[in-house]
Amino acid sequence: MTGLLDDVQLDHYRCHGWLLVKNHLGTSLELLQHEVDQISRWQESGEWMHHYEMTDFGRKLARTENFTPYSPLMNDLLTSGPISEVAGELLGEPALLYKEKINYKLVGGAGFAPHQDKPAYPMVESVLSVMVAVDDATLENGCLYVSSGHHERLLEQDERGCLSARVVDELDWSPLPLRAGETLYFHALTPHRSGPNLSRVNRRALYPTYNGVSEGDLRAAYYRTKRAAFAHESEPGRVRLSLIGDFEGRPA
Ligand SMILES: O=C(O)CCC(=O)C(=O)O
Repeated sequence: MTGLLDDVQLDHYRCHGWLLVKNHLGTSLELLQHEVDQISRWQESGEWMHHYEMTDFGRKLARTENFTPYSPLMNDLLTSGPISEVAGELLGEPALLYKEKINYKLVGGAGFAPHQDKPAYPMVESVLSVMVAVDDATLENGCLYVSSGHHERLLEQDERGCLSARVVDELDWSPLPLRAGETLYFHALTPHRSGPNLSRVNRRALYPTYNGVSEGDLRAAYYRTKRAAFAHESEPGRVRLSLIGDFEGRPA
């Protein structure tokens, strides 16, 4: 059976630890943007998890997660569409959704310190991160930067689970601007970071994360673990979005 990716794309992913795919979104960009608008308006507390940050322009939504049970469009898009199919081709076996989030990075929103995702993903070995650009992601509004070819092992971390200053200095970093509707697949060990949104336009992105079917359906266990961790106090002065301390936003 032939897949959606060709050999050049598969080799690029294996060699660099990331792959940009311009087609295979699985829905229209307009529908995706409309659904993200809707989700951002869901009430503050619910089974889903909204997270806020303080910006120079006031309190803003920073992230929503655990929304696929309440959004049929997102559920279809992330569990049975081409995105999960491509994820399966990169994982080498059918992909299961491990978790999902929208990072809004609205105007004035903060960036993310250099990190690998793997330390934030408990209970799983083989795992793949995906960024679907809902809006254009540019140098000005905080696109991702990656360090290519460093997805073999965990690198030295600091006390927050992000990359140590020594490692950050040693790595080469390249920006990966995306047009709305494009998708970036990256290995959970690929070092990445992003700056704040210093522009006048929002930079929303959808991030599904997948694991291979051989490790089982871990999504419910992931959110149980996360809620338990978040029940404890966070570090004063910091907003906690993740099981590592990568987010650089201010508490709202
Ligand atoms: O959305 C971004 O700018 C980066 C997000 C990121 O690295 C993360 O959520 O782990």
